[in-house]
Amino acid sequence: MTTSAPAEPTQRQVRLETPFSDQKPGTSGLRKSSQQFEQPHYLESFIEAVLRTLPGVQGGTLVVGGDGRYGNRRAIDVILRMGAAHGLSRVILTTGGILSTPAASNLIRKRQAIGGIILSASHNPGGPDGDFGVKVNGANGGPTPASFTDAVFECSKTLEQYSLVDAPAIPLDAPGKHSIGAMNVEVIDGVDDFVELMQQLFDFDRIGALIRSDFPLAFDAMHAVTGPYAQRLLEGLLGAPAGSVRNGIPLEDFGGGHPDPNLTYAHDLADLLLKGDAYRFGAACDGDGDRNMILGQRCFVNPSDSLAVLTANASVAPAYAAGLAGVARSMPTSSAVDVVARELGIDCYETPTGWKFFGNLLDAGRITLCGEESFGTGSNHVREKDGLWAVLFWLQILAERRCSVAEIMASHWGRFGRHYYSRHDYEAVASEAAHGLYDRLEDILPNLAGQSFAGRSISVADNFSYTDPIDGSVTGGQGLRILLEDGSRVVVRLSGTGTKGATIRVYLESYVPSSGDLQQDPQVALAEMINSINALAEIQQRTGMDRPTVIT
Ligand code: VG1
Ligand code: CO
Repeated sequence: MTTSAPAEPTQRQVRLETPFSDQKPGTSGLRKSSQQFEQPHYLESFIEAVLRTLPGVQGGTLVVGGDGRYGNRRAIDVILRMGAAHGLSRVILTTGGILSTPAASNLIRKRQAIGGIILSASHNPGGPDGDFGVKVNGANGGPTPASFTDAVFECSKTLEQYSLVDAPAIPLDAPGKHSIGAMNVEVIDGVDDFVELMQQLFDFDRIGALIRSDFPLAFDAMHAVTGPYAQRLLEGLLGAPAGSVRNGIPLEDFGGGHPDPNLTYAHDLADLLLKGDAYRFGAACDGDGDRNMILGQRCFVNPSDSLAVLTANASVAPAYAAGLAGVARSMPTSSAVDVVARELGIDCYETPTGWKFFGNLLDAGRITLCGEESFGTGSNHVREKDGLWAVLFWLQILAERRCSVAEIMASHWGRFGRHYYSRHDYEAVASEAAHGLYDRLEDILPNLAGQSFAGRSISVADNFSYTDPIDGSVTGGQGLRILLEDGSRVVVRLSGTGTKGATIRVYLESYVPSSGDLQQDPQVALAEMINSINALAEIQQRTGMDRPTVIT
């Protein structure tokens, strides 16, 4: 432990000549290019708006860390100096400033903080030419609701000045206690508490026994935040051979890659599992460690199916052995989990895209597990989706069932039927073209009911609106839905996390009962619907793209 002498720092007010007008957070935090964040006063303006809006700053504790991307260290320094000026009593930092999103959520809860600031643009690339981002979580450990982010945005638009103190940077290379004036700064190991939490949820002896038997696995940290966590958990505690964790050192630019665990951006890992036979299990997490991709030998697990499998097998994990209160999924996520919930006799909620909508349900004890089609799964152990938690949960199921991932999927579909599912992303579309497409589709929705689509009839076409069952708040405009008479559906949304142009997401789902053909390629099973939505929404014409950028 080291101690630095508390000198009374000088406080300064910095005037902003023109406030920024573009600091509106999206699906998950404020995300912009690193270059935008490097404009003078840009980061400071947003942090000032956050510190003015977050309840309890005066005398409160704040958790701060990030995924290690370019800009992380500078932002930590700025937040410390501004936090001291705003009267925080304590800031909890982690060594190297490295802190995954789920680990941050855990620390906020454990240390009774007023919230946390997570420096990450998640799955977006990093580096001087990549993206940077700031996520703000509240006292429950989860993403702040729209009412908070709207208030921050309003504040930023009229901001005239911000305050900070002058103080030298706090060393982050080792745990220690420091102070900036009256504010305490604690640097702790960012991995310890998270590992301890995982040990409470899962049976490490059983998982370790599986891994130490003939069970080669490959985990890809994508040069992002999960490397140190995965090394400790998989190679350290569970006995996976050295080298099982790939790309395990966090790099400022993620090695030039796109830290998004899907078949396109994690193709090296996907090739290892889907084309070769050296590994029985593969997994990857995203930039900030909240997403997960699960692979078996020659088997890709669709994230919507993953949530359904975890729900159906929850009792194998000590933490969930007593049963689940309920489950939830985001609207575009497939209904695979709904079918399992019905069988278990528990409630299943449908929320808009973004983890913040699960917070109230988790806090109220209505749900235990929840997930999104975008490689996000989690539980009531924290208030974020949690990539490594999902990996451990799958390993727990495999340790119990002692079969392959492909066999788990086949038996799941054999019991519940299969929801063929795919998401087509058209990235970096010219903003005008994307909005034109979306607006036109929204305009024609009211006339679609009763019309034919992919050889079926459209039963409902609307823009999804959500009424929160706990606080009654209503959130509209959450995605265009075309529901077909046989339960199949297509959803079209515009992404709220991209930074270049606009990204159009098309979600497709069609159910086949357990008596039907369960072994088709989803792109083939969904082909008619794909063609129909492409034609109806004029996707190729309006985007000029003949195929999606990413197909999941
Ligand atoms: C995407 C996903 C959404 C997820 C969000 C944040 O949002 O679709 O499901 O919650 O990213 O994930 P959008 O608006 O681009 O579709 V992360 O890993 O950035 O915290
Ligand atoms: Co993420």
